[in-house]
Amino acid sequence: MLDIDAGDTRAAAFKAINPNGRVPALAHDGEVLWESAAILMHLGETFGVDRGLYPPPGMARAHAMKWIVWSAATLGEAAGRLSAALPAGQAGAVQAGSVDFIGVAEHDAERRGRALADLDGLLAIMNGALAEADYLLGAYSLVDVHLSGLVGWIDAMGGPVNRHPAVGAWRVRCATHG
Ligand SMILES: N[C@@H](CCC(=O)N[C@@H](CS)C(=O)NCC(=O)O)C(=O)O
Repeated sequence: MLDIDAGDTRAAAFKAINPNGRVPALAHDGEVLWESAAILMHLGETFGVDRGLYPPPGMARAHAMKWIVWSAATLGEAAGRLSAALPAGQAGAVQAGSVDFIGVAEHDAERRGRALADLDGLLAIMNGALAEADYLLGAYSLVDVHLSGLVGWIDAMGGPVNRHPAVGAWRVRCATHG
């Protein structure tokens, strides 16, 4: 656990682990990995297949990678814009000590509105998929763990999660999955 505001992620000791100065990073088998999507795919294929939490190679695996990459490159990108456009100190906002802090003024409603509209469109895509299946790959998987964490952050920022009922019902299923 590192304290971003205290500068832990920018310390030389951590940058030797992840030169991007960002969490998470994973040490496994003497190697270091960074980027949460890559970490998830590695953990999934190494430990998840036998446990029924990650699909074996094939089309189901391809759909897992689709959602994971989408979460990092598309949904996560829009969430990051909303976070940067929130007043410092508001739930989910970029912390003042973060490399991503750009000090956007509290009145920057246009930037915030654009991010919210983009998130609404992206959550509609998830809502469509989840209206047809209980979980993103059909059965519960690490993909749901990953995406539900991201959607939780979007919700905490006041993102338009509640406008998408199938996403809301899926979040409850994920939270209560035993
Ligand atoms: N694309 C990266 C993003 C990681 C990221 O931005 N992590 C944030 C915390 S959620 C961080 O470490 N920020 C460091 C900072 O703000 O200085 C991933 O998914 O692993």
